[in-house]
Parts: sequence; structure tokens; C-alpha cells
Amino acid sequence: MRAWASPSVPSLSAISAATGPGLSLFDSSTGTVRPTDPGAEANIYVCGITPYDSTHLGHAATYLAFDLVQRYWLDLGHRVHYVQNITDIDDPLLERAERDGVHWSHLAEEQIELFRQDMTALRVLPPRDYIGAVEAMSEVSAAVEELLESGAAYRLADDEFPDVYFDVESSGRFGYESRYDESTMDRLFAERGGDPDRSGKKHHLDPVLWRMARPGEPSWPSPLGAGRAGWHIECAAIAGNRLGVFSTGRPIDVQGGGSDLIFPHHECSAAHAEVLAGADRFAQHYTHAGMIGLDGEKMSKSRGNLVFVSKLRQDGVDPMAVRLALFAGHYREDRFWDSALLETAVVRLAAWRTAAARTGAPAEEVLASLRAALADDLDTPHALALLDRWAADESLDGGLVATGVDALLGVNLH
Ligand code: 5CA
Ligand code: ZN
Repeated sequence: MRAWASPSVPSLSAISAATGPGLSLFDSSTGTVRPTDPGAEANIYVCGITPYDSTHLGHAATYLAFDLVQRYWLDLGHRVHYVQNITDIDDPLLERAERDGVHWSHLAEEQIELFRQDMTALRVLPPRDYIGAVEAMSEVSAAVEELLESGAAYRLADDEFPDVYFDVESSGRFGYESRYDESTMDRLFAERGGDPDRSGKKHHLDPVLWRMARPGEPSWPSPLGAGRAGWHIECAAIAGNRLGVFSTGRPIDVQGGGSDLIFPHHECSAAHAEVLAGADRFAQHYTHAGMIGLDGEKMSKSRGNLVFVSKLRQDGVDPMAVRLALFAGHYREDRFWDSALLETAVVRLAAWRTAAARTGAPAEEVLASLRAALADDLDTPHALALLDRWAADESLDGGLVATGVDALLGVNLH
């Protein structure tokens, strides 16, 4: 799938000798902020959209958080291999297409294009590989075949639809990623697309890997029989095949997404990939962004309380103000969007733009503190506060800091 055009990222090393400290991020599997330790090429997989109701501010907040990761690693001199999927076939997409009387593939196409435009406007760096589930169908089915051969997967052989399931006990450590207790796992599995009551499964938390064709549903040919990919194996295969997990057994540096994906999605993707790679871990860090809500409730498709990036753009809102409004809270905090947040961001952006044009005393230390704030688990509230102090201090020069804000926060001050 085509991604979107990359914004330019200025190189700070060309104008400043210093570099920042290594990047530390929160890891859900240990519950701690730990240093990331990427090689020359850092790699990251962030779960992409299911293309309907895009792009709401919850999506935007999540992709902006991981944009900061990529930008920080680039500033440290790493190359970054960023992979993102698009769940362009799944039950929720089919349900929405049916409700709206449109073909699922047209809905997906239109929403993916809108997402590209929103990401471009927000100056989010694109993934190197942007891969749809539909285009990955044969690699997913090959991964499922391997899981069957290894004994980690099984078929509901006596069922009308002999779907293939993953045996959650096969990885030997199911549950380590989320660290949720059994009752939380049971509740979230049922709430988030799982089928705990399907008869014939070995364990009620076993997730589907390959769903055999049903009348009236799209399906793809495969040695497993015509069908389509389960959700978790989609991400495991797309990431594992591109980021070296399957070829080297080495975990990726960061697996990212919103906190609604901690379980079952990332737990199951990790377990699938670990069995396929013969590895202990799928990712070094499982990093999750908090949920953005509106008027006291989580912003979600099912509640319909969505604020769209495209609507704000149509209303003439500067996308750089949207970035700043979302960075005003820490990425891990669940938080609410409101218009006051945007008003504050507009004022802040104007003040920073004035400061950017200023000549004055060297401000190397401001850049150093900005890097330190971001290196500390992407502490954007701290970063914004110290940049407000820079903007308010009329003796300080603008140029270097403005370049840092562009490179590291992705906010263009010109
Ligand atoms: N296609 C799957 C991932 S493989 C999916 O969850 N799609 S999504 O369109 O529902 O969400 C896209 C990304 O935005 C995911 O990382 C999800 O965790 C995140 N997200 C969804 N809603 C919110 C929200 N209200 N606040 C913050 N992030 C959100
Ligand atoms: Zn995913």
C-alpha cells in the first residue's frame, strides 16, 4: 500500500554538536520505563487503522506519540524501519460497510486516503512499509500453516466452518505482555472481538487464525482453504516478516498502539510471533498510548463521539496546533479533548512562532532540555513548559530551538 509523503526533517547534527540521551519508554510487559536499545537500524511496528471513522483525534494522538519515537531515534543517528498495517478486512469493517450500504473495499479505500491526508497535514513521518491485510493474505496464511505444522494451532474439524485457532498455551508465557489477571483477560477478550463461547476450542481465550469462507463474506484462496486472516496473526505476520523477527529471532524494538490493544491484540500477536520465530519475546518494548475521550467518555467508533482531524482542518485549524494540543498531555494518560485545549495550543503556537524569528543569546541548553524531556518516556508536558519559558525569554535566540521543535516535535514554526 502506498503510504504518504514524508515531511522534511531537519538535521540537528548539522547545526549542533551535542546529542541527546538514549530514549527510555514505558513497557507494558514490565510496567516500567526502560531504555530502548536499538541497533544502527531501529525498528518499530505500530498497529494501523481499521479504515472507517478515520482519522479521529484518538488515532491522531496514538500516531503522534510514536512519531516522536521515530523522530527521537533519527536525532540520535539511527535509521528507523517503521512498519504499519491497515486492517482493511475484518468484521467491524464489514459491519460498517453493511450498515452504510457501501462496498467494504470502497469504504476502506476512501478512509485510507483520508488518513493519508490527515497524517500528511499533521506532519507524521510515514512508515517505510505500509501493508494492508488484504495484500498480506498469502503471507498470513503461510504463517498459519506453519503454526499448524508446529502444533501451536488446530482446526475446529467437526464444525460447519473448520476455522483454525491458536492454542494460547503453546507459547508457554501467554499473559506476560499485558500482565492482566484471568478475569480481566476474560472480560477484554469477549469485549474486543474474541469468541470465548465457540464450541470445540481447547481454551476459551484461543483466538482465530484463519476464518474459513462464509457465504456472502469476502475470502481469499489458500492451501488452508478459502478464508481470511484473523486479526492478531495479521499484525504478527506483517511485522515478523519485515522486521527480522522470523529470519533472526531477534525481537523488534517497539510494538506500539493504543492501550485498547494491550489485550488481547498485542498479547496474541506476540504469542503468535514468538512461536513462529522460536523467540522469547516479540518486542523489547510494548508501548501503549492512553485513550482520548470526549465529554467524559472514550472516543470510539461504537459511541460515535468522534472529533475528526479532517473536520478541524476544514474549519481552518492549523494542524500544528492539533499536534501541540495533543502533546499538552502525556501520551500514556487517558485524557479528554476539548476546545480549550485547542485554544491554548493556538496561543502557544503563535508565541513560539514569534520566538522562532528572534535573534539573541545562544539557546543550546533549551535544545538539551527538550531532548532530555523527550528521552524520558516522551514527556511532552515538560517539553512544552520549557519551550514556553524559552518563548517568554526575549533575550534568547530562536533559530536552533525552532529547528529542534521541527525535528523532534514535528511542529513547523515557520
Ligand atoms: N486496526 C486495528 C489495529 S491492528 C485498530 O485498532 N484499528 S483502529 O482504527 O481501531 O485504531 C487505530 C489505532 O488508534 C490503534 O493503535 C488504536 O489503539 C488507536 N486508538 C483507537 N481509539 C483510540 C482513542 N480513543 N484514543 C487513542 N488511541 C486510539
Ligand atoms: Zn495490530
